[in-house]
Amino acid sequence: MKVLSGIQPSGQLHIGNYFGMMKTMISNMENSDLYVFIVNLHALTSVHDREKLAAGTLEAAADFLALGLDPEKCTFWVQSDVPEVCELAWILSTVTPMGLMERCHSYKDKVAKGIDASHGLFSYPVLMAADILLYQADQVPVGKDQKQHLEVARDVAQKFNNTFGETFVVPEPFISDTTAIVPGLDGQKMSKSYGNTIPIFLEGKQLKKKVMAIATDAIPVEDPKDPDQCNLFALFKLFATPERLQEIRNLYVNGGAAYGYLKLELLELISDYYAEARQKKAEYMADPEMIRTVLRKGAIRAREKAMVTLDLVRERVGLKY
Ligand code: AQP
Repeated sequence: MKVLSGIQPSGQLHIGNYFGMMKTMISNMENSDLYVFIVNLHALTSVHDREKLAAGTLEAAADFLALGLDPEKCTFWVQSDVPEVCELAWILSTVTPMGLMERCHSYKDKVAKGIDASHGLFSYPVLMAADILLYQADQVPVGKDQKQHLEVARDVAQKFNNTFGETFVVPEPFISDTTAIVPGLDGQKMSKSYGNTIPIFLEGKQLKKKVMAIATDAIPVEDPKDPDQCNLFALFKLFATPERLQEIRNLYVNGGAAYGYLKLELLELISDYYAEARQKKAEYMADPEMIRTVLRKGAIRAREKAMVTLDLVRERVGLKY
C-alpha cells in the first residue's frame, strides 16, 4: 500500500503535527511504500521570507529524521524539487468545480486569522490533490483539519477519471481518533499560524513558558472538574502512561487536580519524550549538507514516479499531439 503525507515548513513543527501526522508516518515505515515530503510550495501561501522558508525547509527535514524517519525505508523529498506537481495542479484545476473550493473552511479560517487572501491560499487544496494523485497514493494520514482537503482530492480524482478515463487511484484519508485534533495553548486547534503551539524541540525555560501558558479554568482545586473538557488533560492523553492518566482523571473527577502541579508534570513528560530526538536533531542541524544529500536522492526517486503519472495524464487530456 502506498502511504503519503506532507508537512509545511511554515514555522517550528509542533506536537499537533507530530501526533496528527508525523508519528503515524514514521510507524508506517516497515509495512508500506511510504512517501514523505516537505511542502514548501504550500508554505509559500503564508511565508514570504526567503531565509525563513529555506531554513524552515531544512529544519523540517531534520525534525523528521531526528524523530526516526529512515530515508532508506521511504521516499523523502522537498515538494518543489519535483516541479511536475505544478503542471498536474494546473491540469486538475481545470476539472475542479468552483463550488467545491468555495466550501473549503480552512481558507476562510486562515483569512479570518489575518493571513492574506491570495489565490495560492484559495487553490491550496488543488495543489494538495496534485501532491497525492501524482504518486497514486492509496492512503493519506492527516489530522482532522485536513479531512476536507482530502475529500477535495478524492472528488477531483473521480471527476478526472470520469472525464478522461481511469487514471488516478482515489486516496483514502487515515485519521486517528485519539489524535485527530491536538489542542493548542488556547484550546483551539494547535496551529503554526495561530501562535498557540508547543514546538516539538523546545526545551528548558522556553518549553516551561509554553506549558505554563496552557489555558485552564478557574474552578477551585478541590472541586470536581470534567477532564474531557480540559485542554491540559487532552495533552496528558498524548504523553502519560495509561495508569498515570487514570490517576489524573480521578483527580479531576473527585477533586484535587491542581493545574500548576499538573503543568509541571506535563512539562517533564514532554521534555523526556523528545530527549533522544532533540539530541539527534542537533547532530543533523550541524550537517546541513548531509540533509540536502538525503533530500536530493529522495527527489530523484519521487520524480521518477511523478513522471510516469504525468506522462499518462498528458496523454489522457490531449497534451500529447
Ligand atoms: N493540531 C493538530 N492536531 C492534529 N493534527 C494536526 N496537524 C496540524 N495541526 C494539527 C497535521 O499535521 C500535518 C501537517 O500539517 P501542515 O503543517 O502541513 O499544515 P496544517 O495542518 O495547516 O498545520 P498547521 O500547524 O496548522 O500549519 P499552518 O498554521 O502553517 O497552516 C497535517 O496532516 C495536519 O493535519
